[in-house]
Amino acid sequence: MVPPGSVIISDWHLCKESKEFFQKILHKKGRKKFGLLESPVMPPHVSVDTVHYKVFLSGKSGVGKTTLAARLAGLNLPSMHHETTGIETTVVYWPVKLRDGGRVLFIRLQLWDCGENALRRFDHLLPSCREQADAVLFLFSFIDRTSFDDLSNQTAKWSDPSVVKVVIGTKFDLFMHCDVSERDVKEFQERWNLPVLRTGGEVSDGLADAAPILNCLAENLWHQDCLMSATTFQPSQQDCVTVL
Ligand SMILES: Nc1nc2c(ncn2[C@@H]2O[C@H](COP(=O)(O)OP(=O)(O)O)[C@@H](O)[C@H]2O)c(=O)[nH]1
Ligand SMILES: [Mg+2]
Repeated sequence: MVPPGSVIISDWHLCKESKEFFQKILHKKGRKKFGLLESPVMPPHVSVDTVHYKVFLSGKSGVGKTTLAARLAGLNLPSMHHETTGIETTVVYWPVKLRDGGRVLFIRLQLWDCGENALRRFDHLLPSCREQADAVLFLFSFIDRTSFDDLSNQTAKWSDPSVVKVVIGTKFDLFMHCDVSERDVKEFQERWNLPVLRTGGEVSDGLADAAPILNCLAENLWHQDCLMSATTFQPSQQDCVTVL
């Protein structure tokens, strides 16, 4: 688990100098909706690399997967529950500034949201969701104890250490009906060494409520990439001996 704010600047969306980058993902009073082939356009003198990641949303029906995808993209939240009929993908762009060197990157997340019933009925859907996924968000609802108890089952299915794993507790705004205590969350976090973030309530300006989750994902994904490239490109002692 990467300590928050150690790889990227956490509250960069609040800094004045980030404005020209965040403007590219905003439209009127909310966020810009990006289609699969669209991307933010920066002026020619500002070169910003874009890094692409695939993120799967995992969790039982009604836990809030579709709502979370809309929240992260800054779109209107669904007011009623309609089971997602197949796979829905949502593209999210998020600018980040790396702490080391101060480079700015656009993180492009493609969120994969699939209805639980569709996953059960059609065997080919889960493999396509899992294929080359860079991260998985495990969702539980603060008002549904069974969704929290099922987390360890869910995480056990994703044993690949190169996949970034983040746990999201939804419906945190409905604290009056809360079924999962802070202590439960802390114990889980310590046992599994995974970040646990909370979400809920109305979308504000499209940035503030999404920022903690997007920053956490961006930070862990970028860190994972750096680890992977270090192990892939550094010649091992064995290689050196063979070359000599
Ligand atoms: N109050 C509140 N309601 C939520 C939240 N997330 C989801 N919901 C509601 O829970 C229901 C199921 O959400 P949905 O995203 O469709 O669940 P999915 O089946 O996992 O995609 C919908 O009626 C949402 O409006 C939240 O954080 N707070
Ligand atoms: Mg859904």
